[in-house]
Amino acid sequence: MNEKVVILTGAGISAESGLRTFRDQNGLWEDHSIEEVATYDAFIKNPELVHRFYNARRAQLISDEVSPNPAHAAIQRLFEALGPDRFFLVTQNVDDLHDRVGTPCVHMHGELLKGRCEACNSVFDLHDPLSTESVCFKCKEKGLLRPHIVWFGEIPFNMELIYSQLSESDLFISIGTSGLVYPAAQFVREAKNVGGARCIEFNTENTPISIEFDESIEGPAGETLPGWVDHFLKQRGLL
Ligand code: BV8
Repeated sequence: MNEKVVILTGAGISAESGLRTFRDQNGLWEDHSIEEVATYDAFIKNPELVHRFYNARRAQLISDEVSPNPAHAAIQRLFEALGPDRFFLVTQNVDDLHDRVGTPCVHMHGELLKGRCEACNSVFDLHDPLSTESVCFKCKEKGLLRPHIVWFGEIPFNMELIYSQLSESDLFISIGTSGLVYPAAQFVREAKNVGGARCIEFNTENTPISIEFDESIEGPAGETLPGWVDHFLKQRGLL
């Protein structure tokens, strides 16, 4: 069986690692809706608020209170068994928890631990807080550094690659996403209609896109995914 597995993850897979999901905060940050804060307009109008939002999340991510959970480890086992030609992971998450366990993944919404200069477009690793005083290491411009993150209204990264992988998928697995944010919410339809894939959803609750899946496995991914991966690999003599 040379099936190609394509996986999409969302904030829910990082919930058991201690990172709050967007819906947990009922989409709020300092009484602003996330959609208000995570936009380029918000950054232009109130850069300090937006820097505060990302600096706080970055500080939590690099603290020792956050580490990958069994769901991240299970996906890594799947990658190790299938290899890079039969495995593709795209994440909506801007945390580095898949990266920490060694799983190659496409961060379609960017990365919290990277910054970008609006003047020279340089992308750089970032662990410290950004502010309107920050200076670009490359072009030395001040106050033009932003999180290397895709905001609402901006085009996600690697869309061509993602759609080509979906078109070749035999199995599409969606883990911990509410299916409320586009274009990620449409990937299941692309996998099914173009790739002809079987589609499985892992979530703690029903979502607006659950209906599009062949199977929904309810429960925390850290508890449901490891057993499912074992079964999947055993069935194929890969475990
Ligand atoms: C685009 C980075 C065009 C920021 C993010 C009107 C006006 C303007 C735009 C739009 C509009 N209507 C629609 C749009 C498009 C818009 C959009 O979708 N808006 C929504 C609000 C309707 N999208 C965009 O603007 C995108 N760009 O459309 O460009 C385009 C597109 C393609 C090609 C050409 C042009 C850009 C969207 C990216 C925004 N940036 N992130 C940041 O992180 O700060 S999105 C952000 O929210 C997250 O990255 C994440 O992707 C998303 C939240 O979604 P989830 O990951 O699903 O998280 P959520 O909390 O919602 O759900 C968690 C789920 O996990 C829940 O279901 C829960 O039950 C479950 N769960 C919890 N615990 C567990 C669990 N599951 C399993 N185990 C557990 N333990």
